[in-house]
Amino acid sequence: MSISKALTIAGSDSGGGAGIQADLKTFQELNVFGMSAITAVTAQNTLGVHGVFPLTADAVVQQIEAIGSDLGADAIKTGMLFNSEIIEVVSDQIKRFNWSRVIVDPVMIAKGGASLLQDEAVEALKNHLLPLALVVTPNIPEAEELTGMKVNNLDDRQTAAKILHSYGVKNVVIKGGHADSEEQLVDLLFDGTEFSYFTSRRIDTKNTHGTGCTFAAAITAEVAKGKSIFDAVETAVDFIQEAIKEDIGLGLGHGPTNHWAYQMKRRGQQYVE
Ligand code: PXL
Repeated sequence: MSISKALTIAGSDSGGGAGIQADLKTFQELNVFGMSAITAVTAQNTLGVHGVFPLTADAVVQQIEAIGSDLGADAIKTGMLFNSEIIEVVSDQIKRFNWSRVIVDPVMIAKGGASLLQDEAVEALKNHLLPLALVVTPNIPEAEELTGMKVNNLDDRQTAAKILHSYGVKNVVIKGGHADSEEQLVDLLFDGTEFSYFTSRRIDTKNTHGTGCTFAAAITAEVAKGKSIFDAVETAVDFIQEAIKEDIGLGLGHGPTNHWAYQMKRRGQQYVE
């Protein structure tokens, strides 16, 4: 039996909804063996981020080396990288192991406003990591930060996607979740030539903690299995739609999504336990 493997290089969310925890749950649900290199530990729950404890660049390098020199990975996802030093060593390791299926979720700010990426690190993301990326998955505020332009409508999203593509990343996915005024939710994919649009129903809920991580992790799992970028994004859109729809109502603030929902729907299972 040959199992596909994915490595997430990201921060830990003690609350279990975002970060490494969301990534590993998503990999597991999509039948991919998950591995992790932790960049920072957050003390966090559904009410917010209460502490951020970055690891040293050396600790990050050693985790990646341990995986690259033994288990290997069919796809890599990056999430919270926190500072430019970590971004630079992660980029070096990706080059060293010749990893080409790299999905970059350019995590910057947590839902409550806590910074998960220092300001000085945005340039490092653009200069070191994006040129190595197969896919980047910004939301609208992240696309604005990376391009320096305002993104108000779909035309702006196309322009921003072209700018991001010019940084060297092969496929750009700009997520429409933050465009609250739009009734339909439209995620855009640009492969350097063509634009594709994935529309889904906007769901009215406060329980969307970790949606960005989960979405990018689903793309990573599908790419690890050898799926095309278009098919991977299509699955990720479905995965996150089900995860948001089947609310599990945990915590007092912005609760996590339901990582079981996509497979349960596929299997026609009900929540009976
Ligand atoms: O969703 C972005 C994100 C990524 N990584 C970690 C997080 C968060 C949001 O809170 O905590 C560790």
